[in-house]
Order: sequence, then C-alpha cells, then structure tokens
Amino acid sequence: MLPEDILTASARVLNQSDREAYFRDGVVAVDGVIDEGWLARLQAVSEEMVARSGAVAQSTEAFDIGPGHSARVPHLRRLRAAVDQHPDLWTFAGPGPLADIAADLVGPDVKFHSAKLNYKWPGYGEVVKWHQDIPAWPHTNYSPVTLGVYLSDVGPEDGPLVAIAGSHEGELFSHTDTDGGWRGSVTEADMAGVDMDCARPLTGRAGTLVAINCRTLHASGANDSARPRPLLLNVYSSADAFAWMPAPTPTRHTGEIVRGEPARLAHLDPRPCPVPPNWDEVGYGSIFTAQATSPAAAE
Ligand SMILES: O=C(O)CCC(=O)C(=O)O
Repeated sequence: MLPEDILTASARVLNQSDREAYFRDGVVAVDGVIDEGWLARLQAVSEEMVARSGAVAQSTEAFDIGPGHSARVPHLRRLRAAVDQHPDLWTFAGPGPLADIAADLVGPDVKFHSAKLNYKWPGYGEVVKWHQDIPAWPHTNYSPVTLGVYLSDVGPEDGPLVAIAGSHEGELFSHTDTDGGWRGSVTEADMAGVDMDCARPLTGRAGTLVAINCRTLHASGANDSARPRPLLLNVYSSADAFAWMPAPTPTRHTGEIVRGEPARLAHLDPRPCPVPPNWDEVGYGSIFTAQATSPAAAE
C-alpha cells in the first residue's frame, strides 16, 4: 500500500499527526500508547529471559551472549526470535495490541516479520552502528516498519536509538564488504554524505513506542548509565510486501497475517535494494556479531 492510501484509513491507536510524522520523517516516537499492564508484563518477561540466559555458557538459537557472561552476571545482548521464546511476547506482537499500531502505519492488512529483544548493559560500551534494516531482509516494497518498545526509561545516557529524519526517502546504502561479506553497517564514507543535523535521539520513558521505517538510517550509542536498556523490537509489513530473500532470524510466525486479509496482489516498489547474503546458507548471529567484524565506526 502507498502512504496516502494507508493514511485514508481511520487511525486505530496512533494520532493522525503521529502517522503523518512517520511518513514524513521515516521515524516517530510516541508516549502513552502501550498499556501500563502490558508494559509490566513485558518487563517481567524480560527479567525472566535474562535470568534464563544465565543457564547457558555461550550463544544459542535463543540467546546472543556478550563477553564476560555468567550465571551470576548475565550479559544477554539479544533474545533472538523473541516471539518464539515466551508466549507473552507473541500474544503482545501477534494477535495483541502491537498489531493494531502496525495497522496504523502499514495499512489494515498486516504481516508479521520478526522479533527480538535487545539489551544494552552498562560498562560494555556497545554501540549499534549506522544502518538501514531493509538491506538485511529485502521485501518487494518498503512498508516494513520496526516497532520498538522501551522497557525502561531511556535518556541520553542510556544508549537511545538515534535516527536520521528523512533518510527513508534517500539512498539505500550497501551493508556488504567488497568481498560480499556482511558488514551490517553503512561505511564512514557513505555516512559522510548524510546530514547529521537531521539526527534525532529517540529518548523516552518506559513504554515509549518507537516506529522506524525499514529504509531509515539509525544507530545507537553506548549505555553510559548505571542501568540496563532493554528494547523490544517487532517488525511488520503490509500484507502486500513479500520477502524475496530468507529472513536472517525467522520465527515460527514470520509471514503470518496478524490483522486483516492476505494480499491477492503483491506491491512492487521500483526502487532497487542491495542483495544480502543468503542467510539460510551463511547463517546470521545478531547485529552485534555482524558489526563486531566491521571496521566502520558508527558515531
Ligand atoms: O538496540 C539498539 O539500540 C538498536 C537495534 C537495531 O537497530 C537493530 O537491531 O537493528
């Protein structure tokens, strides 16, 4: 669906001005749309998953583990395929309230793509370098949106997401090295051409919703605070968007229609998209492992 068609349908959860801001800037942060009860439930699930990660010594299908990890001091960087790891995470993202928000941004027919729960722990200096999402999981159009929910208060010290407003209308950059290896980030040379005056730090209290279009350049800095920063990220698209390469981290629900009807026609956006590696062949860890091998600095 095209933005103008999506915007003609009545809003379910978001304000019309938030929806318009999303299509104008490729990003919007909204406070107050995640129910307090759900927030508490998600926070409890997050704590449970961190505790559970303490039982593993190295990364698994579910847990992306960082350096210094132990049962006593877990260093869980990412809960992978999050909706497969705890029923509440699917209840929230699939048949639950988040799909209504997705419908406000992708149209009434909503397809679920993927989910992860990212953490930034104090003291590790982990940054997520500048990247766009769609080069990792290309679709036939650019409707995919990542809906992030901060599970803790996120101020400037906590490693907030930062997005370049308007970059969704610009170029899609290569995230691959010249030898075809996945870098997972945009080069410094490409970033030199980006207007950093448009960088927008996405701070907010726990429960803040952050919507980032799949073409929008974004990154996040180190967590310099004393508390962890858990961030739940779910990806949706219009039903008429079809992935044309395997997903890096598929879930049991990837491709499922969570609102409305399956598409009878695919929507093909003519703007080209770089081809990622075939994840079914090369495997995918997480953005942290992919970017760790990259020399390009984010910020
Ligand atoms: O967790 C973060 O700060 C950034 C996450 C992100 O952009 C991603 O995983 O693609």
